Amino acid sequence: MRKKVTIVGAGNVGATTAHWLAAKELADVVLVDVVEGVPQGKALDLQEALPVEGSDVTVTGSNDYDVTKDSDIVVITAGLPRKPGMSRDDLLKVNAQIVGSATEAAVKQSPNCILIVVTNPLDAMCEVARQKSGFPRERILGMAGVLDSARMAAFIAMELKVSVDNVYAAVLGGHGDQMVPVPRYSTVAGVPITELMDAATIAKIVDRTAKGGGEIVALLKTGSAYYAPARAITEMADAILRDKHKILPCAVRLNGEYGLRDLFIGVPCKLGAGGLEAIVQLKLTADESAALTRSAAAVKELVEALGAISGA
Ligand code: TXD
Repeated sequence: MRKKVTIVGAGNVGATTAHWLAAKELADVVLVDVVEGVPQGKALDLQEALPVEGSDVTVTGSNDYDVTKDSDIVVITAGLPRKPGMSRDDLLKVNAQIVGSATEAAVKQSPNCILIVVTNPLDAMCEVARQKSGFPRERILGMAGVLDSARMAAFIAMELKVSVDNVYAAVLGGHGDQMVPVPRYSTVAGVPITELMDAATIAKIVDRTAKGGGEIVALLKTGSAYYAPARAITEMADAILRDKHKILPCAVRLNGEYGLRDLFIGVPCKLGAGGLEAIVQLKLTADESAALTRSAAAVKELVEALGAISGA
């Protein structure tokens, strides 16, 4: 039987993910959104593209969760963007409510699914999904690292004028300005970029990667990135749906790995049919380790703010 993926939130990221999944014929796709007509309209439009593409999956849109029953994966992209005058805590509160209710409704229909959380602030929203689902950490993954690494890989390929196929870029940490690109583990055809570029060029790439989301927002003005995020979600879904045992950077709840505990943070993860299969522990230098600890502290602060807000 074909696999099934539900995407909650039929906005830019959700709909573009549906597009990638359907075009690759990876799974039947269900789009859920609160706005009437939008998930149905986008799903039908996409379904009508598939005869041309030659893909036999079905794409369904809905405002409720009945049709999401027995999904293998549920991707949560539902949320509101930050509006003028809204504080970070206001956004945190609103999106925590949205992610919380979406998680509850989705896992009721698909108690064995794997959750891929996308809504920002990412690492904190993963914790909300964990609390609402009660799922073990193997089945709650946050998407950020694949995107951040893809951005870094794109910048490395552009700088060195090499194929993106030859580039591997390593990014750890939370999804924010404090993320931790690791040049020592970023390679071109197996050679660390530290042997291929001077320190100033690497520093520029690292900085552009950390600010990658903001660069797109500044250009688009009315929204944030969605092509690369959607392709990154598709990569995680592919590893799970096809049980690839593929190592991808994901936000997962650490249990002592990297000296961190009870916190979602981006680390290299082996993904397969059951979700998280193993965490890869990279040997970090003292500086890299300190950067990861700083990034974790920023995530912890958000999760604590969330506790204070929802407890209020
Ligand atoms: O790396 C990452 N993790 C990210 C995260 C990369 C890109 C985008 N990132 C975040 O994903 C972004 O900051 C947002 O929090 C989400 C979704 O981004 P997108 O660009 O898709 O936002 P849209 O286009 O505004 O879509 C959000 C949709 C929209 O259609 C709303 O109607 C819907 O979410 N929405 C809901 N759907 C279902 N249920 C509820 N309650 C709901 N509330 C809003």
